Amino acid sequence: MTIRSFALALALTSLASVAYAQDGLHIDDAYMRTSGNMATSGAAFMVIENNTSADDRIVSASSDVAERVELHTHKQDANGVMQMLEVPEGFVIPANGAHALERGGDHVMFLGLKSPLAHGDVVTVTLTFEKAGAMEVQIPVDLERKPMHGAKSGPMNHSGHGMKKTN
Ligand SMILES: [Cu+2]
Repeated sequence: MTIRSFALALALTSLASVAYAQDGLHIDDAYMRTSGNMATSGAAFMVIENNTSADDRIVSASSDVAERVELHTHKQDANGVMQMLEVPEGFVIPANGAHALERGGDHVMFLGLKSPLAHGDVVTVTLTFEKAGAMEVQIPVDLERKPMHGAKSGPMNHSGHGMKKTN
């Protein structure tokens, strides 16, 4: 790695950790995942903070990188299998609170990726809120991120759950 590319990597790293704010809304720790080079879909996760005294709601998302971008959640069916489904009404971001989009839970879904995404790519996504309006965020592709300790996990991912602390 040359000095110059190292500096670029540093710049990208600090860009990725920037928190976006608009009308009292903050987006923290946003990242996007796909299931690899051939993936035609991906999902983005983040924490949306609402520092106002009124509830807001994320109602849609869009991006040039995919044919369709939807708000999804996971639900367990009668057989205990996790399934994804679209949530057309979106997710409430409570007043003076936060809503986490996380693995195994609510997420922003990208369907029909127009080109493969690689680790380190940065995707521009427009999030639209009922009150705060449209907000453009830069979301880094992070294929190495492990699910956070305590994140919801479905039957597909039982390994190690509750067996040890990572810190
Ligand atoms: Cu999904």
